[in-house]
Amino acid sequence: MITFPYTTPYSRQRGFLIFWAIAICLLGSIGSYAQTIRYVKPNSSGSGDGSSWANATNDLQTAINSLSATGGQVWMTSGLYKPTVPAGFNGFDSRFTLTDGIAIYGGFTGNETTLSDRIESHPASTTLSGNVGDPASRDDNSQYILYAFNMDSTAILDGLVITEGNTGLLAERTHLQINNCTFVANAGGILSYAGGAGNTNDQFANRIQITNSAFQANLNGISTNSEGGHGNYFTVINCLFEKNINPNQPIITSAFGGALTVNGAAMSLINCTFRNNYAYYGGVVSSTASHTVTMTNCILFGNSGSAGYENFFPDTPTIRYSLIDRPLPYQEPSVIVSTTSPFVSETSAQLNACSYAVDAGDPATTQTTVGSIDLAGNPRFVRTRIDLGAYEYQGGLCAPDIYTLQSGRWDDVAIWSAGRLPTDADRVLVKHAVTIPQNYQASVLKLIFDVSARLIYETGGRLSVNPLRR
Ligand SMILES: [Ca+2]
Ligand SMILES: [Ca+2]
Repeated sequence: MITFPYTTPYSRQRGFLIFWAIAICLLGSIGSYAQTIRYVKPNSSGSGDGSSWANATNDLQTAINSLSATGGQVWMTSGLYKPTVPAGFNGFDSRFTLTDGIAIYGGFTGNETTLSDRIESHPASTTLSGNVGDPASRDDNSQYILYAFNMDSTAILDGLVITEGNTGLLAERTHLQINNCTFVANAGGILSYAGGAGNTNDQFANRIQITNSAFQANLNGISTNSEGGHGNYFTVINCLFEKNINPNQPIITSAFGGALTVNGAAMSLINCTFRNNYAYYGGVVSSTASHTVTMTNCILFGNSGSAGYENFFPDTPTIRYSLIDRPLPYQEPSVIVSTTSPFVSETSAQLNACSYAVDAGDPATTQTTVGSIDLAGNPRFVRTRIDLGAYEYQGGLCAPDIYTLQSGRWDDVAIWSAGRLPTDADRVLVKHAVTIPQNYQASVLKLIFDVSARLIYETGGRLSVNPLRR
């Protein structure tokens, strides 16, 4: 059950905000004048021209249009915003149309003077709803709540909840940055159309980066399609895909998957969590045309589909440093297969202390790749090595199953707390100097080192860590 208004998670991504703030400052210093800002509240005030909080407009589209020549930023307070139904049309034709060079930020309280003044713990809900017309009917809702066409760069959506549209965002031949947004209870979250027959110019491609955002309770999270071979390029980081349920027959054109439908696209997914998605053709992903999909540091758990939770055709994806609950023929050796839930509960996709996903990410992952903040707004890196999924576990390590009582030889039961030798199902804490005997094969699930720990290998002595098959 989704409760409205849904809370936007813009607090999640301080790192990317800082990045963009720095980028904007640099742009500002290169240019000769500051960005123009338009202010939007649910109810207009003062002159209503959007020139300040005191004179805020209630019309997002008017604010966007007023910046079309100069570019700039739109700041929006919490509240519910619906597109205007054009005269002579019905709700299906209502939408907000985006423009180059304009960044739209939600989650303000209405008294901030700088972007960084947004209170990051503020329970913001700047909600763009496509439920126009009869509130009790979806039949007359917006076809697209947000429409992005032919934008070359610099457009940003940040801190918005996008809900109850037939499609949340339609992107055509456009470049776009989406941060801290929630797409919830739409038919399709994002529909990405690229190309045009015979066109090969990059102008016809979609290049979209999505960070620290959630796709929940849509029929389909993201769907890409392409004409003429020119494609969709997606980078998706620190995102949650949850309970996107696409029934037997695809309702959205070409959208067969639950979380993802990937056709004519190169999609890189980093630290994404896919949980409890369902579609007949693939709860996590369905593809019927050329694609390149790479998943790194992801969690795929509890997803289903009558034809499997993934349905890659004709190409196979790359899945590395991830946790999945059923083995896949193309998974890399760094993938953990586990049917033990990595999550805190059925209602939270945060990690539990003993999850295999904790500290299991690609060691090469850095803040440059994923930013410094996770989906909950907490530090993205705890204990140096990044976790899997959209959330970083913030607490202390899971209690070990067995730990050393004293220094000695690995095959001596007397040095171990459990009165037995460790097995490959144990989280093992080494607190002393331990010798692995000649030609001895030791196996553990996870190895934790205390500051004074030391391992000494005799000739042929070996230790295998984390067999990754639980
Ligand atoms: Ca309606
Ligand atoms: Ca970690």
